[in-house]
Amino acid sequence: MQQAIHHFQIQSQPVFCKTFGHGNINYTFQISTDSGKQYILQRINTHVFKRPIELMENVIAVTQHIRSKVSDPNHALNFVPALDGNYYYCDEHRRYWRCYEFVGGFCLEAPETDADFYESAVAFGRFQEQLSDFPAKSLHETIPNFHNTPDRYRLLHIAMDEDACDRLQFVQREVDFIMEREQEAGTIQRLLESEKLPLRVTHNDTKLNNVLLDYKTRKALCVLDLDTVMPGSSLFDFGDSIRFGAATAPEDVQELSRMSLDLNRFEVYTRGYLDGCHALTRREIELLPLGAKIITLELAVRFLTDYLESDHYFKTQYPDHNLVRTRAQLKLVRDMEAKWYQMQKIIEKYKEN
Ligand code: GN1
Ligand code: MG
Repeated sequence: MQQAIHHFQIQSQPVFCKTFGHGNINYTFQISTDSGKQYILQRINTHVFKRPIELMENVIAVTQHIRSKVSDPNHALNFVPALDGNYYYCDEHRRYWRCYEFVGGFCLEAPETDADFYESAVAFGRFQEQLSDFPAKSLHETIPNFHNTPDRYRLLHIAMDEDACDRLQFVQREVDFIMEREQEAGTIQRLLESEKLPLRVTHNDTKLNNVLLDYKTRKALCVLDLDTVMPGSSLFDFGDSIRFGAATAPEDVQELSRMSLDLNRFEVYTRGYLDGCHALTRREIELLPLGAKIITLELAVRFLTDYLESDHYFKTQYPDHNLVRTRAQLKLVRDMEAKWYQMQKIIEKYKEN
């Protein structure tokens, strides 16, 4: 990694490096230099992102589009070109690196206050709005079928049939719960296909920890982790934020009694997202709770698939980590179902604004 940073056009000498954030996919480092300027250096996980050059084309196009719309330069990422002028560097092991200026700030793993969560909601809402005139067709699909829920079910069925590491025997209850909801889980994909929901340019990984907050003001600076920006549904962007930030426990909590949906946080996020984005149709707004439920179920399907396939996709810290994550997501789905009526009521309140 120390080698990689020297292949980018930075003006000062790197003096210190530490890991940054808690991503499950890429490897991220914060670099300090002798001029005081800081950078983020990232190694792209090419097991997950098989076409890193196309991915960087997307990321650069999207950040330039956002840059053209913001008055404060710190409100858009600023990627640093490599010595050869490309926005990536490929090392001798064919590992791909990228680098952007780090203007300071921090990411949260859970909101500490309602205001933090509101800020992240406005940031993702604005992101949606800023990209509403971006030519969606010009984007590469960095992970085909990323939030195609029926396809995620299909892959789970295959993993169950293969049962590569004999783990199916441990997960019958989880499988039953997931399969009982298979029909409903495909709703958003079907509505997209029949054009009853608009296809938008979406972030697709709207966890709170993908928002950079200002140290002093705690206002959102910008949205990070643009690898999965692709055509998609606003319902999933909204929903993934709820899944992660309006949950009362981390996504891999072991003690399931700690996991539930915080309705107050659900409301705070709804308010912020709709304050940041005025482009949603009435149907999209009405279906926001469904976005939260389906994305949570979909991630449970993905964690369980990875568990059955011996954990080759998500980084894991211990052998059953993906199973623990699955169970935590399913507990959250169950709690959303219990609170369905209240979720609808909250949406009603903001629908007309
Ligand atoms: C991954 O790397 P990270 O933590 O930003 C994953 C998301 C999941 C998330 C679950 C490309 O995101 O889809 O929702 O983990 N990203 C990819 O924490 O698969
Ligand atoms: Mg991330």
